[in-house]
Amino acid sequence: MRRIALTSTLAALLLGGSALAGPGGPPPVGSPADLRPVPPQIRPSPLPEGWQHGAFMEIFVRAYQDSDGDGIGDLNGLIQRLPYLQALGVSGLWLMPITASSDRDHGYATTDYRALEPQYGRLADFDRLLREAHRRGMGVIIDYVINHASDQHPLFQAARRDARSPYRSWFVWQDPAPSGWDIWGQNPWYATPEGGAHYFATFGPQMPDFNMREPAVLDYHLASLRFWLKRGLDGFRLDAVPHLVENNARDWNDQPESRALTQRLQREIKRYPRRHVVCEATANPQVYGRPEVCGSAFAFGLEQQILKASSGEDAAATQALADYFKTAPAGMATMLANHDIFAGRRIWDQLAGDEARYKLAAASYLLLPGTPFIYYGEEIGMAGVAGLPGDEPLRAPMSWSADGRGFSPAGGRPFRPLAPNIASHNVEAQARDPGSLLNFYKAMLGLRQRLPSIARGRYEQAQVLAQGRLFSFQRRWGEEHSLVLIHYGREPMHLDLGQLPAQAALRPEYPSQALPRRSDATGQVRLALPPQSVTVYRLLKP
Ligand SMILES: [Ca+2]
Ligand SMILES: [Ca+2]
Repeated sequence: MRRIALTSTLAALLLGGSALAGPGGPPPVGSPADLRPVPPQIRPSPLPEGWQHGAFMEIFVRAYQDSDGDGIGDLNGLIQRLPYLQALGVSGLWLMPITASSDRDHGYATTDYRALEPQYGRLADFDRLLREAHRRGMGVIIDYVINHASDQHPLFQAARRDARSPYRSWFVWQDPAPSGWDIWGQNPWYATPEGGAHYFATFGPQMPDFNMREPAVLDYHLASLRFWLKRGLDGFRLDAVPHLVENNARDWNDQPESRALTQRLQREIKRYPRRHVVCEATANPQVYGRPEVCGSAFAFGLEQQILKASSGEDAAATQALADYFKTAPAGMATMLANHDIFAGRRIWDQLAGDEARYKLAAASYLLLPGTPFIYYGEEIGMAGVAGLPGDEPLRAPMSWSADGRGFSPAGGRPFRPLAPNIASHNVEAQARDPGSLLNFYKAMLGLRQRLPSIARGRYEQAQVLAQGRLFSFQRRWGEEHSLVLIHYGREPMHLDLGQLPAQAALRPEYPSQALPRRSDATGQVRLALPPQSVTVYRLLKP
């Protein structure tokens, strides 16, 4: 596509000029944004080796915990909840964007890549969050939105107002607007109040795409990634990476240039020890999950197979679930749902409050390979808020107690209505109930923490039996060997399970009342499984 000629020389000069200000001080006078270079300062990570194989919690800071009574969640509130997250058994936190944004909600319309959203706190709070999380053995990654900025970002404002601005080439323009483009039913070319050239915006007019072919843009983002890594951040969730580069009206999604750039970003982040990268790549997630492209990517599509399998009435879905990790990279990030409505409603709503199925679905991804990402509130069965537009039903304040005071103890009015089932499904109530969803999640995460085979072991001997009602697999890490049986059916089941080591002792790991068993000389064992149950054994050699 035709673009306004690049002015990278000028941009480079400006970057060079601003470098004279040196790191550490305020942004140089006259620059619309902090564009200073950030030299790499590589220090060791305080986290244990392999921390990123534990489960993550996806947290919407705005909705998690308010510390100062303004009804908006913030970093100091999150720090207060770290003991809860540690006790639950997660070892990583993914914070949805915490950088300054103009949307006053989700945070994906970035106005400053090197500053916090003022409602969330100050950099000193962020540094304390990292220290406190690290002290508890938990890593923290944040969303980084590289494809687009906010239309309120000062660089876009400068570029929009003046076609000769040195930042014009940082965005994508065309005059006249080209025809034939259709991204999810929208024409992605938008006029400006100034008239003239149209700008390109994959996700709507408020979020103009960067021109990722402009070297200064990539340099700026690499430096901004280093800005956070230098503070001790443990990695990033890279937003919308298949959309980094577009070639034409037909070739705009998942272009080779976007894969190459993703690789470049991962390489930069992983210069820092023990950092984690996970990509949002709805197009071809398994390609982005490869070690050389992103290293990890959300396993979009798998969540639907899990939910269908949990009914016990969809053999094809159970088979698809069993087959997934036979070919997918082990680093895939698994989930049941997230903050985007395209990935489905709150699980509580999708399963109409069927807690038995809910637990089976949870076990199905928490015990499989991959890195599970729990969406905040999922572990207590938080429902969506009916009647709100777009993704808002998914992003209610966390249900800490039976009313809003758990979220905003100083009596602040929460920024959004509370979950409709907060009276029954909140952390306080569920912590007291041994049969609750919360305690089930805790037990599954405990298995991941206790058994390295579950957290990061090989995936073997997957079997789908009884018309998809039974899903069994083994996991192996060194000498440690485990067997998982997920029975989705609603009747008790007796079965002879094969493909086990001969004469092995089956020692129950979950539930505690499961009976020990021993396989016979042919590697078979007779098992009696309760309906809708999860059973995990350690396999011990004779
Ligand atoms: Ca607050
Ligand atoms: Ca783009």
